[in-house]
Formats: sequence, C-alpha cells, structure tokens
Amino acid sequence: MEQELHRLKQEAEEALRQVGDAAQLEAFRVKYLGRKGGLLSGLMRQLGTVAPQDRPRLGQLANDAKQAVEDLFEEKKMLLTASIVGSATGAIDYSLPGRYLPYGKLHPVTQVMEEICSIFEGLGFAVAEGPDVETDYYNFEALNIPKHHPARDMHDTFYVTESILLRTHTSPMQARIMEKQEPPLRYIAPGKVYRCDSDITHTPMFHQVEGFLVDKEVSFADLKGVLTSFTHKMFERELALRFRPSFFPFTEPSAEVDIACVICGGKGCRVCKRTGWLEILGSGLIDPEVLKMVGYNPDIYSGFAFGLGVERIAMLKYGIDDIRLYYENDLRFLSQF
Ligand code: 2NL
Repeated sequence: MEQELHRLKQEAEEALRQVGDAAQLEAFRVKYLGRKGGLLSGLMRQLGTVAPQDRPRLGQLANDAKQAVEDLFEEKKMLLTASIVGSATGAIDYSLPGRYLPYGKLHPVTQVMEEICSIFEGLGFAVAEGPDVETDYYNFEALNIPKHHPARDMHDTFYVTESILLRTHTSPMQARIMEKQEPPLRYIAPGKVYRCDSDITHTPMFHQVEGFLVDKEVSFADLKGVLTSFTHKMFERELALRFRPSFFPFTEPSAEVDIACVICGGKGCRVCKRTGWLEILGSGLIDPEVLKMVGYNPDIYSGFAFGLGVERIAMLKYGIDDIRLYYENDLRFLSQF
C-alpha cells in the first residue's frame, strides 16, 4: 500500500506536468482526484482493508499524498488561466522590452528662445514679458516712429483699431520698463511678434528677443562686448563678427551684426549668398530722443539696444533653409530637436 501510494503520487505529478490545456487538466482531475473513480480516492478507500495498527500511519501518508497532488493541481490551474488571459491579448512574452509612450518636447523655436534668454541672464540681464496686443504709442511713438514716418511701412502692421495693433517687435516692452524704472537697467524682452508678410523667410508670426541696457557712460564698446560674448556662446565657437552700419529709428548710431557664415566659414556659399557673412541681429546706441521720451536725461544716461529673430538664429544653428517648416506641425521635422 505504501509503495503503491508513492508510485501513484509520482505518476500523478508526471501526468500533471504533461497537461497543456483546460481539457487535459479536467481529464487529470477526474482520473486522479475524482471523488468516485479517482485513483487517489480509490486508494484512500482501500485503507479499510489494511491492518488496524497500520491504519493511522498509512492514513496520514495517503492524506499527505492527496493534498500534495491537489496543491500541484491548483497551481497548474492558475498557470493555465494566466496563459489564457495572455493569449487573448496575443500571449505574454515576459522577455519583450516594454512599449515606450510617445512623449512631447519643447518646440525648437522655444528651445532656442530659452537658450538665448539663459545666455543673456548669464550676462546679467533680467527677462520681461509684455502683451502681444499693443498700443500704437508703445509700438511706434515711444520708439521714435511718429505717424506717417516711412519706417512704419517696413513693419507691415496688423491693426486691431486705429490705435491698437499686434506688436511688430518686442521693444514696446522696453519702453514700458524705461517709463517706470530708473537706470541702471538691463533687460531682455522675448516673445511673439506679428507682421503681415509670408514667404520662404517670413511668417506672419515669429519670435524676437530684444534687449537693452541703460546706465551712465554706456558706449558702443559695451554693445560690441555683450553681443560678441552672446554670439560665441550661442554658436559654441569664436566666430568672427562684423558690425555693419545701418539705420533704425530708435538707435543712433545703428549697426547690423553679421557672423562668419556657419556653413562655409567665410569662403562664400549658397547660404551666405557668396558674401561669407550671415546677418543675425540689429543693434545700436539708443537714440537720445527715445531716452527723452521716457523721461531720462540723455546728457547723463546712454544705452544700447538690440533685436534678434529667434527663428533665424535657430535656422542658422541647425541649418534649416525654410522658416515655414517650424509651423507645419510635422513631427518628422519637430522630433529631430
Ligand atoms: C532688427 C532690429 C533692433 C532694437 C531692435 C530696441 C530698441 C530700443 C529699446 C529696446 Cl530703443 N529695444 N530694440 C534696437 C535696435 C535694433 O532690431 O532688425 N531686429 C531683428
């Protein structure tokens, strides 16, 4: 009897290992654990025929064997259920790597704008933001561009009413700051600006960072120092700079700043139109008229200002040749940054 128990237990364990689906599992249960015809139950029933003195020990052995097989049976049942759930969704392969959720990133223009701001912050400038919808006064008048001034034509302004408009640059913010605070001042104003213009190098909305500094005895040398330092940090190398005389109504003298072409290094190529130079920003010493308008005495204070287009800087930094790519929302383009 004892040997028979041992053999049956081993046989049941082996049979259970072979079970591969629910039908086989049920057949196993009937054959070994079934209340009526089950082999283990049958053996238990035979206990009645053994010698009474052996009965307690054999009874215990038979119970242990049955319990062990029942435990293995439950375990197998659980494994099979899990794999059925798995196969409903296409079987679980625990060795497969997880699926990554797609995640968003900052737009390349935003990334470059943040980088520009952080470089100027490192140079001691504070950041100020203002409204996109401005008054004619702050956008033009306060910056020495009176009504009917020819410079207004360059701006292709979107008007809301006769005296309210979408700002064409971020310098209105600088006028607002100068009006309220006394020098020394060092500020940059990042943000969206709007001009009624659209082609391969212009979009009706684009981003600018403009900056200014006002203090006693500020000279053109200070402007050159700050912009040279900024450019070297932005393009991560000591590119040559060229300050080319220009005109802006709010600065005098004015200069446009070129860098040695980032593509050909100055030899001349398609991107720099064979000149070897790329224009990156406009700048100058703040016109005394602008200082007077915000109540500063131009005999005591002087300052410099500059304005740069963020899309343009990003195009030069990443070698992008069409500004419209930024605003087509094509993930194949955007996800490269
Ligand atoms: C350009 C020209 C410039 C400024 C912007 C400015 C002027 C004042 C105060 C504060 Cl008075 N900011 N901005 C000065 C010179 C040039 O930008 O072509 N930008 C892309």
